[in-house]
Amino acid sequence: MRPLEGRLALVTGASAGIGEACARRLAGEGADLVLWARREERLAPLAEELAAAAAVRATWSRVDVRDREAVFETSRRLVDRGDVPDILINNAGLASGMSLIQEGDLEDWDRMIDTNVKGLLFVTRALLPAMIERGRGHIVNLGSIAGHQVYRGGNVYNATKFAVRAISEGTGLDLLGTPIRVSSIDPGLVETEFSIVRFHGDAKRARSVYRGYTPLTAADVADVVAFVVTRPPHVNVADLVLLPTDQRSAHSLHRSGEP
Ligand code: 8X3
Repeated sequence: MRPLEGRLALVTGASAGIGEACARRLAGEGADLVLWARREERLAPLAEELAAAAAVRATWSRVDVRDREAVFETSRRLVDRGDVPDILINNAGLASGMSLIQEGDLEDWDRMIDTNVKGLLFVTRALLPAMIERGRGHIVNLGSIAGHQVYRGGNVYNATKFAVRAISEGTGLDLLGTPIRVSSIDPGLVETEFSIVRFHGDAKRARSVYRGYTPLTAADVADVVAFVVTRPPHVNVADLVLLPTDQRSAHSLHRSGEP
């Protein structure tokens, strides 16, 4: 029997990158899936593919986590039909721009704060009461090395990931005495669409972020998420920093050809 057989995992930002990799990996471990993202043209085929390939139940909804009404309404429908997630992967998040703060674009700031902080809070607030009532659940928040160390130009993105770390810690404290686990997985450099989004579609600049070393892949992160959610119920990985071997901190990266 696969370790997550009969468990239901909800993944936000499931249409690409780390979210998609988590969906694939958790389905492989036997979890039924609820996939949320904005890009339904990617979600529908992914759900169909995973349901067939992994013999799991996979449903999806077009949910932008910034949309408070959509998050609460879609969550209510899930809970009403008895689909209370056993595992909530709060993955939806992005970096938008890398300007110095004195030149920052307010639209970029809104996008990051609304998605990375408020979106994560909305989803957590919408689903957590049902998890507590049911007496089982595990929340995995995708943080970042950027929530541990600030780097130049990271400013607001760093602030959102510091916030995620505080929210993970605060949620864990508030849930003491319940069986609900809260984990934060904090990767460093992972090659996904992340940098293309950060640099507003500048693929050349995005590629240069990953030059000269081997970055993490989304599957590497999903591998760790799978490890975290398959521990026995009395074991909780509270906070886990995951870096490529050539990266030691937000400020220390070894690229080949560089001293
Ligand atoms: C993504 C990692 O180092 O680009 O959260 O901030 S980093």
